[in-house]
Parts: sequence; structure tokens; C-alpha cells
Amino acid sequence: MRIADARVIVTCPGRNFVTLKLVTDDGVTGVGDATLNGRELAVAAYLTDHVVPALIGRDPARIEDTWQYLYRGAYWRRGPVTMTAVAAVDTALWDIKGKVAGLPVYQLLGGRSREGVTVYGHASAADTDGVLAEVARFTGQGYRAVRVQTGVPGLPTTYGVGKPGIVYEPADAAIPSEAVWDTERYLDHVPRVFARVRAEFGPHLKLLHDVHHRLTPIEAARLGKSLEPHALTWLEDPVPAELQEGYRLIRRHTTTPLAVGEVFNTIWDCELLIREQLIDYVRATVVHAGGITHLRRIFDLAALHHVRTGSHGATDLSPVCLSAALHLDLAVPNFGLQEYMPHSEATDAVFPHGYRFADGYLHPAETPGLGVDIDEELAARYPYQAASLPVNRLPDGTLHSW
Ligand code: CS2
Ligand code: MG
Repeated sequence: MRIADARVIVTCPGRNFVTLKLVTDDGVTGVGDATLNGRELAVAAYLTDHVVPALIGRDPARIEDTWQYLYRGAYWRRGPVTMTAVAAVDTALWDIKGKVAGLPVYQLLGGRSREGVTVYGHASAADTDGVLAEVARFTGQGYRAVRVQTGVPGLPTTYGVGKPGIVYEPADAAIPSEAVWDTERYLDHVPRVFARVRAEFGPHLKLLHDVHHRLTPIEAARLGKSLEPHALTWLEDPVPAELQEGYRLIRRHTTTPLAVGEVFNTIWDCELLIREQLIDYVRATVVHAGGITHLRRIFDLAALHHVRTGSHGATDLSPVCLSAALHLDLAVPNFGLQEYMPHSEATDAVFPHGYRFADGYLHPAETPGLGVDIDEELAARYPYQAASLPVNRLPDGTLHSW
């Protein structure tokens, strides 16, 4: 068997997605997500110009060798664009391998380790009454875990609070829109919101919160301590993690569990965080961390150090990535939680898939491979639309992490 064709498909059913579709000379196909929010065309070009020509004629069964070829062979290693392109190839090859074996991919990863993949929903609102109503809506749908994001009095917008009733999408303009951020107002307000949520929903509902890279370590320590009475399951991305050892300071001050890593693209981005147990959940993903092959390595390192998985799963990761994530989530021994932001109907139509939500779990398809595809004819009806993520500024205009 040989790879006979490789198509890079850019589509925009409400938001941009990039998908790699491989076709073997036997007609077996495999798909991989190559979406990098706001940088989609960079990955599409990397695949088209630098990867696809070298794939044609390769043996699709050689997943590890192809991964090493694309990683070591690139010379310029790591980085989100490179590793998203590598991820797309890797994911598509696992899809093909499952189809050739006649097995869902989780069976190739060691088989089922749990009955379902526990996911968390996203309760968000501008004010606390709205947050409580949203938490009730998700618990009413059977979610066992809920992320809570809230508006901050005095700030016009903040991360994670979308417009009611529409799928959350932060990439809202071709040229980055600009938001204002005020750490002091945020640190003052958030603990009060969680006090009300805990009082309303009791001690057992898993509650999470995403700080979205906006604090310094000592500010994160302060927030973690102030949230300890409310026993969060995780506090996410409290501090930008390029300085992994910066998390030692947070760890010294608070027992609030930490989840980091949705922007990581290799094991080297989180090796110290994991080895020193500075985090409790690693959020790396199939689409941005080199595919199933590399993400499995990250998860195995995490398992040695009491760190659980908590993969990112926002709507800018396509149903192809989510399908692949669920196979890993089902098989790895140290699964924690899977983020689940349901896609729009238009997106689900472009990416027919077999995963389903029931009783707070996602269940992957039992069909051979990943259980997802792309409807190329429908995808062609949605041309790319330039869209960038926002930027953030402090009240004095200083550029801050978004
Ligand atoms: C967020 C994401 O889901 C999350 O945890 O951090 O929504 C993130 O803002 C987007 O994926 C960025 O494209
Ligand atoms: Mg996040």
C-alpha cells in the first residue's frame, strides 16, 4: 500500500478549518485536523508546499517513521505551525491504520480503559445570575463537570464569555480586535462568583476556570488560594508557561489544581512542568502537539508523575481532532477530563462523525479508524474567511496576554 494522494482542504462553515485527507492506492482514506486558529493558511501552506510532495509514494503503515521524517527531517523543529502539520499527517495515518485493521483506533492504543470519556461544558455569562443559570443548564444536560467563565464588573468584555445562544468563537476579525484587561478587578471578582456557584450547586460538581495566561505567578498564587474553599477541579493556564519553572512559585502557595498546555506543541514544552509535578492536568491536543503518536508520549510521561490528561477541545479544533482525542482519552490510564464545546450544525455537516454525547460522557465511534470524515463537496461551499484572535491591553495601553 502507498499514499497516492494528499489533499489540503480549507473550509469555513462559520469558522475556518484546515483538514488533510490522505488517499492510498487501495482507496483507503484518512483525515487529520490541521487547524491553528488565526494561522490556518500558514499550516495549509506548510502542508501543501513542504509536506505533501514528500508523502506521495510513502508506506502509510509507517506512522512512527513518517513522524520522525517530518520532525527530525524538518531541521527547524517544534512550533505550532510545524507541529500542527505533523499532527495532521499522523492523525490521518492512524485513521488509515485503523481502517486497514478493521478496528476503531482506541483498540490499537491498548483498548478501552473506561466506559466513556468525561467531558466538561462551558457555563459563561456577563453577570453571576447568568452564570448560575448557565451552570444549571449544563448540569441539566447531564454534564459532570462545568467550566465557569464570567464577565468582570468594569470591563466591557473578558475571555470566554460569548454572545448568548451562539457557538463561542474568539477569532472575530481579520485584523485583531482589541480588548481591555484589568487584573485587580478580575482577582477581586472571580472568588465571589465561585462562592455563589458552590453555594448553589453543592460540593460535588466538578468546577473549572480558565485564567487564559493572564497572571503573574504571585497573582496566580493569590487567586489559587482565594479559590481553595471552592475546591476547583482545575485552574487553567494561570500564567504563560514558556517559563515552566515559574510554576514552582504558584505551587508553593496553593493546593488549587492546575491545568496547562493547550498551546504546547511538543513534550519539551511541558517536560519540566510534568517531571516536577508543577501541574495536575496537561491540556495538550492531538491537533497541536504532533498527533496521536506524540501526544501519547506526553501522556505517558504525565502518567509517571501523577499528572492526568485534560485535552483542549474548543470549537476551533475540528470534529476530526475531537474524534481522534476520544480514542486516546478512552485508552490512556491517566485520563482526567476532555473539553467539549459542541460545534455548529454547519460544522457537523461538513465533518460527519460517529461520536455521541450521553450521560456526561462522549463515546467515540466503534467504526474502523477514527470515525470521522470530511464532506469535500460541502466543504467547498464555505471559502476561507480571514479571522484573527484578539489582542489584550491593560488600562494604560500595555499589551497583555489575551
Ligand atoms: C480556551 C480556548 O477552550 C479553552 O480552554 O483557551 O477557547 C482558546 O481561547 C481558543 O482555542 C483559542 O483559539
Ligand atoms: Mg484554555
